[in-house]
Amino acid sequence: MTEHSISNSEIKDLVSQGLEAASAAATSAALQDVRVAYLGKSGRLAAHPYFQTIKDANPEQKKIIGADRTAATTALNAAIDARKAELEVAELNARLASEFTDVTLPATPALRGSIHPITQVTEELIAIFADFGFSVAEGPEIEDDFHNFSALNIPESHPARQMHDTFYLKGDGKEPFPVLRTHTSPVQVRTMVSQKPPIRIIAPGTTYRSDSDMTHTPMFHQIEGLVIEKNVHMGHLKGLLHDALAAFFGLEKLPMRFRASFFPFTEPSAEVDIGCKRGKDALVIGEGSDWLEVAGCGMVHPNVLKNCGLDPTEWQGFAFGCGIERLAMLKYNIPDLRTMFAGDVRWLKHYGFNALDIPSLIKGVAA
Ligand code: 2U9
Repeated sequence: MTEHSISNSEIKDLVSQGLEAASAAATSAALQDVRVAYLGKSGRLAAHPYFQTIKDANPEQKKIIGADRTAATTALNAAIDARKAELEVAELNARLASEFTDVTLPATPALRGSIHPITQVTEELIAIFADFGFSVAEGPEIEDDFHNFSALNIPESHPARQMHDTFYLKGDGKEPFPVLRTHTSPVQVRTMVSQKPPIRIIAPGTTYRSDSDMTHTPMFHQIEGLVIEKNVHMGHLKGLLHDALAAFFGLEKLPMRFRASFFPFTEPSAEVDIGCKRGKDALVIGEGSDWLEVAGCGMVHPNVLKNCGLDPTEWQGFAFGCGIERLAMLKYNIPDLRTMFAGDVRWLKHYGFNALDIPSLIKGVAA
C-alpha cells in the first residue's frame, strides 16, 4: 500500500504542529495532553472545518477527505506512541536512579526491614521457654494422617477431620490423603517417636485450617509445648504457664485460671484464662475482674503416649498450645487479625520491630 500524502495544507500544518508538540512533551502526562488535544473526540483534528465538509462532499471528495483523516491520525498516533516509549524508558531510568539502594552499605534505619509481630512474638516465647530448659522442635507443614490425627487420638469421626477444617492434598491419589498440618502437635508426635524421654520441647510454626472470617485466617501460627517425664503433673503445668505468660506480658504476677475443657489428645484438659480489665477503648492485662482465654492444655492422653511408643505406666507428660496471632494482638494492641497478612508495608512500619533488636530475657521481652 502506497502512503497517502495529505492533500489539505491546513491539515498538513496541523499534523506538523502535533508532531512538534509530541516531541516537545517532557513527561508522559504532558504527552497525554497532546494526544487528547489533537486526537481526542473534540480535539483539533476532529474539530477542523475541513473534516466537517465530508458530510456534503461527493463520493470522490469523501474518499480524499477520509484518506487525509486516516493519514493525519496515523502520523500523529505513530509519533505520540514513539515519544511515549522514549519517555517511559527515561522515566523508568530516572526512578531506578532515584530509588537506588546500595546494598553494600552498612544497615541504617532507613534501609533496614522490620520484623513482623508474629516473628517477634515467636522469638519472645522461644527466649522465655529456653529459660525454662525447652528446646525448639520443627516438623513438616505437609503431614500424614497418622502424625496430624490418629496418633493424637483424634478419631475418624472427629469434626476436626471434616473437609471444611482441613486442607487435604492429592498425594499419590490414595487415602488417607496428606494434609496441611492443622496444628503443630504432629511435631511433638514426631519428637516422641524419635527421641527417648525426658522431653521438653516447644513447637512454634505455621498451621492451616480451611476457615476464613473476622477472627480466622486459613494460615495462622501456633506454639505448642510438650514435657514428658516420670512425675510431672497439672501443678507443674499451671506453674510453668503462669510464669511464661507473666514474663511474656511483662508482669510479676498474673491472675490465671484453668477451666475444665476437652481435647482428644489430653486428659484431663483445661483452657487457660488470664485476668484482665476490659475498658471502653483499652484492654489491661493483669488487672480487673474479667477473664480472657489465651491457651489450651492438659496431661497427655495415655492413648497418645501409646501411639508414640511410650508406656503410659512409666511416662507421663503435659502439653499446651496457643495461637501466636492472638498473643501478638493482645500484647501489641493490634485490633484486626486480617491486617497481619495484608502485606502492607505501612502496617509493618507501624507494628513491626527493629530487626537488630532481638528478644532476650536479659533485655526483657516485654518491651
Ligand atoms: C501431643 C500431645 C498433646 C497440645 C494442646 C491445646 C491443648 C490447645 C489450641 C489453643 C489455641 C490451639 O491455636 S489454638 O486454636 N490448643 O488448646 N493444644 S493441648 O496437646 C498435645 C500436642 C501434642 C503429642
